[in-house]
This record gives sequence, structure tokens and C-alpha cells, in this order.
Amino acid sequence: MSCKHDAKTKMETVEHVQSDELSRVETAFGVRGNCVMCKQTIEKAANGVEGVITATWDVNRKAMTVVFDGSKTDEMAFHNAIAASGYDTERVAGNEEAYKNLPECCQYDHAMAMNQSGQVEGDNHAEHNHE
Ligand SMILES: [Cu+2]
Repeated sequence: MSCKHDAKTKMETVEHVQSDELSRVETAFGVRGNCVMCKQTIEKAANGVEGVITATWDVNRKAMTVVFDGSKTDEMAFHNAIAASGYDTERVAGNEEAYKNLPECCQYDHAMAMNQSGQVEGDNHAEHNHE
């Protein structure tokens, strides 16, 4: 009773050789937003930038960490891409039209603190006021 594992392993492992010429730059900056949907929108925008390696937005800290190829792009490209999707960054205000088209839950407070150290202020018990 032997299962024949005849599956032909024809998967050639493609090795992505990381060239040393790639100038890997890591940076972090504040981006306003509310929730995981914001996270998707923000990260999608950042991942659309040519030269991006990784882009992660932290919902608690309201902060973006991006790693990119510095020979292809620069930090401002990420600020601009994220702002174009409707979100405020530390340096570029979010596009108003895009902001208005965000789902209601994502229409963050423009006065929100960003790029926080990680401690969330204790009063955030998410008591939504139903009118
Ligand atoms: Cu959201």
C-alpha cells in the first residue's frame, strides 16, 4: 500500500539573486488611516511605486515602513502615491477627491496623530456613537 508519489518535480527553483548594486533603502514615515481596509489601500498604493521592495503600514502607529531600490525611486514617490490614494502622509496631504471616495469607515480624522511610537493612548475603546 504505497502511495506512488510520482509527481514529477519539474519545478525549477528560480533563484532571485540579489545584486549588490541594488541600493536598498529603508525608511519610515507617518500616514493617517483607520483600519485594515485603509491598510490595503495604502499598501496597494505604495506597492504600485516602481522600485518598491516592501511596503507595510502599521494601523496602531499610523506609520509606513517602506523598503525600496534607491536607484529606481525615492521616498517622495511613496508620499505622492499614498496621498493620491486619499491618505495624508507626513509630507503630502491626501487627495481630497480620493478621500471622499473612501469607505466611510476609512475617512480618518485629518488631525490624527501619526508615526506614533507604538503606545496607543488608553482611551480608545472604540465606542462608536450611534446617533
Ligand atoms: Cu479604513
